Amino acid sequence: MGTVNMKVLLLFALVAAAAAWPNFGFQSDAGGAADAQKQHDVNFLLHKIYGDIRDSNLKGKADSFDPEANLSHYSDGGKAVQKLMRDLKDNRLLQQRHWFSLFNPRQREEALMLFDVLIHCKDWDTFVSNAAYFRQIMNEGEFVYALYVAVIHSPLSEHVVLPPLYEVTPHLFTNSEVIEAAYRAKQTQKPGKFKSSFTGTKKNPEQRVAYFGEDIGMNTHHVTWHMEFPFWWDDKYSHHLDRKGENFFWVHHQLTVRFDAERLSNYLDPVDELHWEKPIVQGFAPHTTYKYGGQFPSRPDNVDFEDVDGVARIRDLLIVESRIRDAIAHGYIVDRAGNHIDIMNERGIDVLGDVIESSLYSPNVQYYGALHNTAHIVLGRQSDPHGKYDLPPGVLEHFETATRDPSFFRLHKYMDNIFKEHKDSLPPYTVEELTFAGVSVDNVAIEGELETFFEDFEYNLINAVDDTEQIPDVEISTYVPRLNHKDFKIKIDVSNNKGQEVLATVRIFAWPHLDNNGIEFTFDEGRWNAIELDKFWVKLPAGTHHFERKSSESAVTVPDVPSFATLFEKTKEALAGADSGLTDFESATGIPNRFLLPKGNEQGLEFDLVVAVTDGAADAAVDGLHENTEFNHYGSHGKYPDNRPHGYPLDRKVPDERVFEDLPNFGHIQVKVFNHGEYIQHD
Ligand SMILES: *[C@@H]1O[C@H](CO)[C@@H](O)[C@H](O)[C@H]1NC(C)=O
Ligand SMILES: [Cu+2]
Repeated sequence: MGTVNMKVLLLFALVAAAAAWPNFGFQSDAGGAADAQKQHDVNFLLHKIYGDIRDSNLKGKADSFDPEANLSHYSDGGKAVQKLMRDLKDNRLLQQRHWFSLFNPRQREEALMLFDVLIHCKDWDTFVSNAAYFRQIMNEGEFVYALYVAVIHSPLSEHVVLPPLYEVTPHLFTNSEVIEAAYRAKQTQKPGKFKSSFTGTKKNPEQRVAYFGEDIGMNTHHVTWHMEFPFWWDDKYSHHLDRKGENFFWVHHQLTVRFDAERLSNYLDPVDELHWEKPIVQGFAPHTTYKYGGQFPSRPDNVDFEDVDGVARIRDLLIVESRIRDAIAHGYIVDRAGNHIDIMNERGIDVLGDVIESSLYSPNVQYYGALHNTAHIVLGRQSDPHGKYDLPPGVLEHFETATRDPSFFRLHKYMDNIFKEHKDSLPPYTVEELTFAGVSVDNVAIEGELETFFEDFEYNLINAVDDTEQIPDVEISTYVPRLNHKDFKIKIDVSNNKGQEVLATVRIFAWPHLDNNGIEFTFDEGRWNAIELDKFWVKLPAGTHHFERKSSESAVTVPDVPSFATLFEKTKEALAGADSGLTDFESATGIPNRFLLPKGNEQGLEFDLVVAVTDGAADAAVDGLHENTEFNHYGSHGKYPDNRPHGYPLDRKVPDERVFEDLPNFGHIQVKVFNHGEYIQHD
């Protein structure tokens, strides 16, 4: 009996390990040279997507490959490829030169059919041949989406760096005026560098924070996060995405609190939550145009919500919201079979995230609906709710463009407050739970001034314009202002009086000291508004320690995505045997490092900066975290690294702030973030 149980347990352990990152059945990685070739292939697959493939080898594959010729190259026996080929032969696929939106059910289905093919390719040659083949046939937007998600999730492309989407599909990120200038430059064969400015004018106070929602790096972070954790993800593709619902909450919670900190920096009130029965206060004129399909629709100020034909009625959204609030009040979710799922614990937020988004992980989409996704479409369509004018989808129906519309932040404030209702319903943390016995934070200090500035950033627009191989390329680019900060270090003194080495988790947050009326935030308000600055693990031998953490090392951020030009150059060098130097850029899921600090202002915006050092051995969900340099803030290879909830230990209420102020393993200082109007102009 005992042995049988052991075997069952062992089997479970094996299955669980495999589920996180399935490698069996795939060709083993041949290392550097193979990675360089993969990078080369992906570069060319995503370059000039509206024209011919410019690599002869890839073009050859695209022209001659027969996806159904040998089905043993697919881990699903060719099921996915046969399904897609059938729709292709029956002429059911969306044409090329048409807009694509992930929120359009049929278009999503088509993109996912291609993703399904790619994720089931057992070797790179099959993967790349299919990608090249379908690039020539399928809608460009569907192709780009499917390839991005497949490269992110397939073990075959683990080390491939995806090019920045703002250079692959510049139309979604660039103002129409600049795109028009780019077309003229191409036509007249005159190189050009064009200045982009943010939408709107100074008459619109929202313009003061447009640098946040319209930042192309912020847009890249948001869209990449949604590709890492797609709402349509089904574990049958390959593996389970750990803590997906909670990640959904946290990534948007951070955008929400960050945006409010930007507003405070610019003397604006915090965002009000969206209310289905009140007008949408802020209008929006996107000033962006689809490559094919016309302009993104605008919306005037103070529009009342209308039902959107074929999508949802406003009262249905209210019903779904009240069911979710009921679940929070009851402390459980009712699944499809009528069973209760307890959410009064630290895993409750994960279930709630799945429910609110909703993703396929939602235990009961029939009952709780899809509040977030439906709201995006309903809000995106308010310019043409009945489809009378045949307008294309709004910016809110694309993760690339959604944050440009100020109502995105209203919508997310509304959902964030629902999550808050749940977090506030959980039992408060006690001193005993938060103490790391024997370990204390003795001092926290900042080296260097916390100072932000604006600078011009240039990116290439060559993929925006039409071209053929007969007409030579000319250099066309745009430069946009973007926020950055000076380097700084956080210096921490810690004592370990345990008499032996311990693993510690260091969590660093900051929240604005005063609200928009100059009233000090209470601890409870502050902790909810905390911006996560860093989280890392260190080994602390017995004794006292001084360590310094550079702003550039922050584990919640990623460096700028390398440009197409850099990728081409590095790939060439790597193919010739050099190190690609691209390892640091494998993930674009974090916020850009230059966005680590909110803007601040001339007088210095005051923040409470806190450092919590907790028991790393209890927190760590995987080994070797103290040596990790890979971006894994939302988990990597399907596994989330931290046993604690996102935002721990500030994610729940405490009886009062003395709990923290008396904790030896908690440090708290006041800092100021300055912006002296410095602007590093483009030469
Ligand atoms: C199909 O692919 C498998 C695996 O690569 C190979 O062993 C087999 O020979 C191929 N069959 C044909 C008919 O090419
Ligand atoms: Cu989002």
